[in-house]
Amino acid sequence: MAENTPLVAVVMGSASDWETMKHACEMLDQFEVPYSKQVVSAHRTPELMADFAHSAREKGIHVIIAGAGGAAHLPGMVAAQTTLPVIGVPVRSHALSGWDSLLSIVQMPGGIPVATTAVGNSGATNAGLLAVSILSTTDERLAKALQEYREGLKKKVEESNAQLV
Ligand code: RP5
Repeated sequence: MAENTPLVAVVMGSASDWETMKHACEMLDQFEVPYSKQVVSAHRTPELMADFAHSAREKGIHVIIAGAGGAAHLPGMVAAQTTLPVIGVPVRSHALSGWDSLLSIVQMPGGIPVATTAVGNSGATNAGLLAVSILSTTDERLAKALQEYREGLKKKVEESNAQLV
């Protein structure tokens, strides 16, 4: 398979989710993981969602990151139609601040898992990192890069301590 074949697919229920989901993509960019990104709505384009989920594995995708807000069915419905790992990102909603998104995604019935992150930007960042972490089980470069990333976080804490004067 070509080196730049996407390994991760990032999907979101609406273009309005991009402000959140771009944080997942930024992580994938940082770790130089090839990915695709696309709006796929569980409610507005259910057939597209089914096609996407059914064909993801044969296209070479290893991990799916799905973000949605409100009645956030996308991650669960994608997970129902693929055996690839699905990471769900609850996007903060206007009406209920993302509680609706979180509960819609996290409360999957036994048998169809969705690895659910925190609501909002940090959840999207962690979704990107978790995808890298999954890929790192068979990719030494990514395992090393994740270790370096953690070292960087540690260094930032140490530096912040030095500023407490
Ligand atoms: C969901 O509805 C999307 O994931 C989005 O978070 C929310 C609102 O969508 P728009 O009305 O902004 O397109 O399906």
